[in-house]
Amino acid sequence: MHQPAVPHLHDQDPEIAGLVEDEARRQYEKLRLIASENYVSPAVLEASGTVLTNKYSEGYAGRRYYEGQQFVDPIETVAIERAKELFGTEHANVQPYSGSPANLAVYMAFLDPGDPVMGLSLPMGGHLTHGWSVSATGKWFRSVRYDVRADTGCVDMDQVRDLALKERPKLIWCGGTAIPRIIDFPAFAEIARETGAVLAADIAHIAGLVAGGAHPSPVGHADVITTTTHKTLRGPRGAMILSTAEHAKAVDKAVFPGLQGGPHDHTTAAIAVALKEASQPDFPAYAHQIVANARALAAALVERGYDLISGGTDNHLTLMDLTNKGIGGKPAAQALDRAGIELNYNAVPFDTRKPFDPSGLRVGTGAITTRGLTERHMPQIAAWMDEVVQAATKQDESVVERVAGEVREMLASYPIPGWTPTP
Ligand code: DSN
Repeated sequence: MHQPAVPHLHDQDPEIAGLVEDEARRQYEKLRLIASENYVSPAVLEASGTVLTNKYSEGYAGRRYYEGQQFVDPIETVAIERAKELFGTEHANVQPYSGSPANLAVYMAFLDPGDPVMGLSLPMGGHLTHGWSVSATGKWFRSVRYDVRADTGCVDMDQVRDLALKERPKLIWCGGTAIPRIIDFPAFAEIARETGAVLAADIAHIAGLVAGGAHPSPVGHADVITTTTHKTLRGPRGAMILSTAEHAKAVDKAVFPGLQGGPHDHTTAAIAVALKEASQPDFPAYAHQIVANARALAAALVERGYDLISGGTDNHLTLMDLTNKGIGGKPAAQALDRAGIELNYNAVPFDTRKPFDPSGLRVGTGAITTRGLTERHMPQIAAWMDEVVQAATKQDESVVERVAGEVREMLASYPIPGWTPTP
C-alpha cells in the first residue's frame, strides 16, 4: 500500500495503483543518476494532485477567458512573483507545459518561419529545440549549429562568433542537455550584441544551481531565459520563461494564445511551492552539494580510467565516453540499470556511433543529493559503476545482481520524499 495512502486510487483502479506503487519502489531502490531528474518534496507532490486540475484558465491573471478565477489568479501571480524574486528578473511566464513548448514560444516571440537560429548541435550537448534537424525548430527555421572543441570538450566561442557574424542568426541559444562546464553567458551576450541577435539561455539543467548560487546567472546577459522546473530546481514537470520587461508582452503572447491553451493550474501551484522551497536558506547548500557530489564522482571515475568530456565537471553532470572501455553506451546503461544504477546513454561530441547506441553515458547528481548522499559516497558509486561496466563487457550477470543488492542496502538509509516503503 502506497504511503502516504492513496485509498481512492487503490479502490477505483488497482491496476494503476499497483503500477504507481511499483514505480515508487523503483525510485526508492535505484541510485538515480539521470541528470534531468530529481525527487520533489511531499508539498510539491500534494500541490500537483489537487482540484486545480479541474480548472480552465486561458489568459493571464485579470484577463481570463473563463469565469471562476478567484483563486487561480492569485496562485499564478504568487508563482510569477516568486520566480521573479528568486532569479532577479523583471518578467516571468509560468505557463509553458514543459521545456520544449517554452523554447518554441521563444521562436514564436522573436522569429518568423525561415529565420536563422543558432544553437549547440545535439550530439555536442545541445537540445532538440535549439534547431536540430528532426525537431520542428530545425524544419521550420534555418538552423546554424556550433560545436564544442575536440581538444577541450567546451563550446568553441571563436566558432560561435565567426558563425554568428557570417550567418547573422536572429536568435542564438546557449545552454543544453549535456554540458558539464560553466556556460559563459557574458561571452554569448557580447556576440549576440555584436551580431544583432536575441540571446536565449536555456538553463533547464542548471536552474537550481543558478537559484542556489552554484552557477553564474544569465540574468543581465540573456534577453530571454527558459527553464524546466523539474531538474535541479526540484519542482513539478513544467517550465518558465524569464525575461526583461521589454520582452514581456512578446513572451506572454507567444505562450498564449500563440502556442498553448489553458495553463495547467495544478502545475502552476506546484511550481509556486517549489520556488518557495528554492528561496529558503538551505537551498544554496543543496545546490552546492550537487556540484560537490558531481565533482567527487567525476574524480573517482577518472581515477578508474574513465574518459570524461572536458575532463570533469563544474555543475551537476558528467559525460563519460566509454570508447576506451570497449562497450557502447546503451549496453552499459542497461547493465547499470539492472544493477540498480539508473542513468542514460548519451552521444558524446564527435561520436562515431549511432544516436540510439552512442558511446557515452550521462551522469547527474541532483536526485541522489536530494536523498542526502555526499562526497563520501561517490567513490563507492564509481566503483560499482566500474564493476558493472566491466562485467557487462563479459556478460557477467552475477556482478550485476550483487551490486543491485549493495545499492539497495545503502539506499535504505536514505529515504525519498513522498513515499515510504511498507515491509
Ligand atoms: N530530456 C531532457 C534531458 O534529459 O536533458 C531534455 O529535454
